Parts: sequence; structure tokens; C-alpha cells
Amino acid sequence: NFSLEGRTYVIMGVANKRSIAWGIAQSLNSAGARLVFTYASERFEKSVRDLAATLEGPESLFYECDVTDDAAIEKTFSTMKEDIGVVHGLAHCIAFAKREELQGEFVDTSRDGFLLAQNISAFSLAAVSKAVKPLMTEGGSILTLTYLGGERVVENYNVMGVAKASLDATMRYLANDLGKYGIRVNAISAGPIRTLSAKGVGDFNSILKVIEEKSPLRRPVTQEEVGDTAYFLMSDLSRGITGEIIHVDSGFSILA
Ligand code: 0WD
Repeated sequence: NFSLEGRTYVIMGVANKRSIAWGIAQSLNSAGARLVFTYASERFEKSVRDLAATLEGPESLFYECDVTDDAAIEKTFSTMKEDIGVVHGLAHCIAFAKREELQGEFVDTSRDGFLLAQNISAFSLAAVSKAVKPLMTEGGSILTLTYLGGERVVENYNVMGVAKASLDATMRYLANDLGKYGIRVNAISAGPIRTLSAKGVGDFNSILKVIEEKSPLRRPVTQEEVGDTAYFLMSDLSRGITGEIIHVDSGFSILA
């Protein structure tokens, strides 16, 4: 079934119109889904609400949720359960690392910076999966966003690469636990896209240039392309897939 009409999806991590989460929101919205947006702090509330106001179809819902705060996660999802009851999917599009650790050498990473990146970028997937599970009474699809830097060494990606490796493993362990409840857990490994978060990565321009020169498709991917793969993973078309990383990266990951 291609349509997502009558279904509800939580989208975490829309910061602005360039966010990958916004590409996902647009794809799910065109398929008829109702959307629930969460944002890290009040600072992002207006921009998320303004963007969502441009969508047609079912009215969206909004909740603040800082994923470093267990009480906030608990409150967000219990309020959501009272408000809407059932959720069919969740897109986790959240990551953070200190800017100064996204350049230079990984060997210089601080304990603080390491734990911060792990906390926001990897553990948060486990925390929100646990919180959303009681709302996925009709089964569900959880999706996270990862990057090649977790599988291989990518210059400057450093502490975030290690966090993505941890995120990938977290995704697989969750897939194994939650499969028996009809909940699938997968990741999209997106190619580099210019977003707020990407700005923090040292020399991001040359990463993009390599994609233009060397990737099989010879061009970077867009938020919309990631969004359409998310739509596939949220729909029944992907019902046999869990614990998987799908690369939406113009084929770059096949190269030596
Ligand atoms: O090239 C890229 N841009 C790629 C990004 C390639 C491959 C993967 N990714 C990943 C990122 O690592 C991240 O996991 O995609 C995900 C989304 O990143 P993005 O779209 O590139 O970046 P951005 O638009 O800056 O969104 C990051 C979100 C923001 O959303 P909100 O709505 O909360 O403003 O992560 C959020 C950040 O604020 N975030 C948090 N959300 C909740 N609690 C927290 C937090 N503590 N910290 C950061």
C-alpha cells in the first residue's frame, strides 16, 4: 500500500527548511500522513511551526523534546499518547558534536566531547525508541539518519564518525528487540547535504566536491531523495526490511 493516509509519524530534528528531517516530512505529507514534530528547544518552535504551516492535509502536532533529558522524553511521549494514542513511525534526525572536534585529528577528542556526541547522536535513538514503543500498538517503523563516516574513516568527521558507528549498532540491537512487536528499525546513510549541522563539519565543501567528481551518479543527493526513501521505509512496501542501512548517497559507498 503506497498511501500513508490515516497514519501518524513523529519527525524529530527539523531545524529549518534545509534539514533532512524536513525532506522526510514533505515526502510523508504528500503520501497523506499526519505528522508530529518535535524540536530541541523553544528556539526552534517558531521555524518548525512556520514550515509545517506550508503543508496541506492533516493538521500537524508539535512537542518540545530535548533528547538529553529523560524526563522530557517521558513527558513528550506520554502527552503524545494522551493526545493521539497511536503512532506508526518515527524519524530520528538528530545529531550533535562540538564544532572544534569536527576538524583536525580524532586523537585529540575530549572525554566530554566524545560522551556528548554519543549521548545526543546515538543513545537518543534507544531512548526515543523505548518511549515511542507504547504508542506503536499497530506495529511501526523507526528510522534514523547515519553517515559513511561511521563505517570508514572520513576526514574531519572524527568524533561524529564514532557516534555514527555506535548509532548503527544501536539501530541493529533495537531492530532485534522490537521485531517481535512488529516494529522495524532501519537507518538511511545519506550522502553529504548542505544543512545547519553539515556547516559544523570541517571542509564540507571538498566532501561535496568529491561526490560531484567521483560518485557513480556524479552529483550530491537531495533532502527530497532521502525523504522518498524514508517514505518507502515508513510504508508497507518495506515490510520485510529491518536492521538495515540503506545508502542514499549517489552510490558513493561502493567506491574503494
Ligand atoms: O550531510 C548531512 N547533512 C548528513 C546528515 C549526512 C548523513 C547524515 N546526516 C544526519 C545528521 O548526522 C543527523 O543525524 O542527518 C541528521 C539530521 O541532520 P541535518 O538535517 O543535516 O541537520 P539539521 O538541520 O541541523 O538538524 C539537526 C537536528 C536539529 O533539529 P531541531 O528541530 O531540534 O532544531 O538535531 C537537533 C537539532 O536541533 N538536535 C537535537 N534535538 C533534540 N535534542 C538535540 C537535542 N539535544 N541536539 C541537536
